[in-house]
Amino acid sequence: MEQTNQLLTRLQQCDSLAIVNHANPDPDCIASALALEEIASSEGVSNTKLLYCGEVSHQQNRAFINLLNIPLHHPSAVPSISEYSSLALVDHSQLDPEFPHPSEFSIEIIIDHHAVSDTSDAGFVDRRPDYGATATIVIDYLKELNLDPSTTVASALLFALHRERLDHARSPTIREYNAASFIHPYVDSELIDQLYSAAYTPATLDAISEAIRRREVRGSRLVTSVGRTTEADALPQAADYLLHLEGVDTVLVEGVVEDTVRLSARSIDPQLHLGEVLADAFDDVGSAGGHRDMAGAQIPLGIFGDTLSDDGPLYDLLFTNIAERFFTALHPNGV
Ligand SMILES: [Mn+2]
Repeated sequence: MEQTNQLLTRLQQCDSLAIVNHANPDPDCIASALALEEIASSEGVSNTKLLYCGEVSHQQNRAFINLLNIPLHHPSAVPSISEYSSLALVDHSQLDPEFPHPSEFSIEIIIDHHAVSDTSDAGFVDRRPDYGATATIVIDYLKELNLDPSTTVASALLFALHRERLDHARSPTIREYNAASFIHPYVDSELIDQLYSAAYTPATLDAISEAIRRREVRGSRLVTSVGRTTEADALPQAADYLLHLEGVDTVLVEGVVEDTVRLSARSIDPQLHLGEVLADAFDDVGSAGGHRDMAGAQIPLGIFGDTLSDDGPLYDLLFTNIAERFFTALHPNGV
């Protein structure tokens, strides 16, 4: 309750609030942003805006935004952006480097469930790494405030809990089940059905089929590549899918999106910490990190970015190198 009260105090001091999503906003991020907007307006903050800097490439996330009619804006496309002196970050703790003129804004609120090493400064910071989703944290606020969420916010939050943790039982905590049962009476279940039926884009399906075709299995570990793709979100979807292969407990999917190598990894091996494995393997050439069971990395290709074709010898070399680094990080002593 103390955190909720502190949030209210902070909101009462804001004239206007821009609620910032991360660069590839997923349902957990967007639903939490929507809920925060609803809480803010119940506290009299009527001037709010939802912002994000990246792109939404997952077809289910695009459907989520369209079906729920969520107004997400790029900050550079908001002419009156300077009106929003206060920012809230949800489901992340660092302002995206792409965010224009960051020094003109003050970060007032951070609500996140990711463990981060650097303690970012903000008026109100509620970071709960022992929670499975940011949606779970904001549902706690709704509960403690006795606030009935709108059908849109409730449906968004339930979908977020499912996609983040409950579907495929991705290490949910008891809190996600409690949060889901609290929010359930407010939900439009037909809307949830529609969200789940969002079809794959042809490019996503092609990428997944490449990942299936190119798979290489060593013991219980699988590495594969989707080649060059426009759909960055095809990688985690391919990884999720391939984790269902019999005998496989860990998957690494590689792909090239524009001039960057992207990696997405999944594991059900409780002995592994994939975020640490990827950091060991790729931190010297790019950025890597994540959770025990899901992690990712990005490696800039520099001058090779434009020319690298996904069926040439250079690409094969790149992929072999990535696979070897991954296996070495998994078994540093060669065991
Ligand atoms: Mn999240």
